[in-house]
Amino acid sequence: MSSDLAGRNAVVFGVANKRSIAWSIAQGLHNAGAKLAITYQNERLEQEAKDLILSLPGAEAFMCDVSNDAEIDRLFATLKERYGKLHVLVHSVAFAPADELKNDFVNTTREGFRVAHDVSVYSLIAVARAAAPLMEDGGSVITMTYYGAEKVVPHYNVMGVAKAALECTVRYLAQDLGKRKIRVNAISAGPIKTLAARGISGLSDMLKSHAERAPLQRNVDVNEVGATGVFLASDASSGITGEVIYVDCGYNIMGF
Ligand code: NAD
Ligand code: 0WE
Repeated sequence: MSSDLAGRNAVVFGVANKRSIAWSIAQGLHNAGAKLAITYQNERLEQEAKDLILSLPGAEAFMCDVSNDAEIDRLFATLKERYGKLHVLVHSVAFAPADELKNDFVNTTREGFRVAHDVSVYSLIAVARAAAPLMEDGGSVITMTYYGAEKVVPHYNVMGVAKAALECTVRYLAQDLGKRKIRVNAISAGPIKTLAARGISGLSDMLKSHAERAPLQRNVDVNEVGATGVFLASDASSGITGEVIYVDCGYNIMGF
């Protein structure tokens, strides 16, 4: 079958817990037959992430802070040793200092802007560059974005600016890596209650209004994002690169 990922090796960044979008995509890739390397950010998340990752038969867990070049280099050296070739890379990582999502946008700090762009945007370039030499047969790079890149979502603030840069980065990487048969795409997911979304004040109201306005009249399920990840990883999407694919129950098409 075209969505069969048997014989393919995938690395997934961004599993914090069982609610993580990265975890849903990882499970989808695993069920489609891919061999998985899954990374988590740091010691703080190690216990929970490792328990989860090692529950997937054949999956291996590695620590990698994507704001650290040495950790990225070390990870990919290990992946080369362990897997040889790589076919799929999933980047499901974002961070801005908490205050930046609370304060007025005009008060965005230089350091908050830097950190948000370093962790949420530059890291995609860094991991794509490190993965490319291992993608000898071509490959698929997938990242996660959000509607706040295009339209103002109150309090999303500098993350919206970072997601706009991320979506543009997807296009530039797609052009650059196309000659090596590496595709690069983003999934724009509707709001989902994950660790990164919890603690956002007004999230419940947002989910409610999203469900009311979306053509499908409901919120997106994280496994629908996982399934789209599997599609973008597989040969079923072989003609698609540089795109942003919406998995938002149609919310983004509405004008009123
Ligand atoms: P999550 O908290 O489960 O995942 C975010 C991940 O980023 C965590 O695993 C965290 O450890 C990791 N991370 C942060 N800084 C890092 C660093 N320096 N190095 C390595 N990893 C780091 O939340 P999520 O909602 O699954 O978020 C995953 C992606 O999906 C993000 O890019 C987010 O912007 C995007 N997204 C989320 C939603 C939503 O509503 N939840 C909607 C659209 C897009
Ligand atoms: O991309 C995101 C969240 C990204 C995020 C979340 C946090 C919370 C904890 C980045 N950095 C941090 N830093 C922290 O300290 N989403 C798409 C989810 C999200 O976040 C929002 C949203 C939605 C939706 C923030 C404000 C408004 C809506």
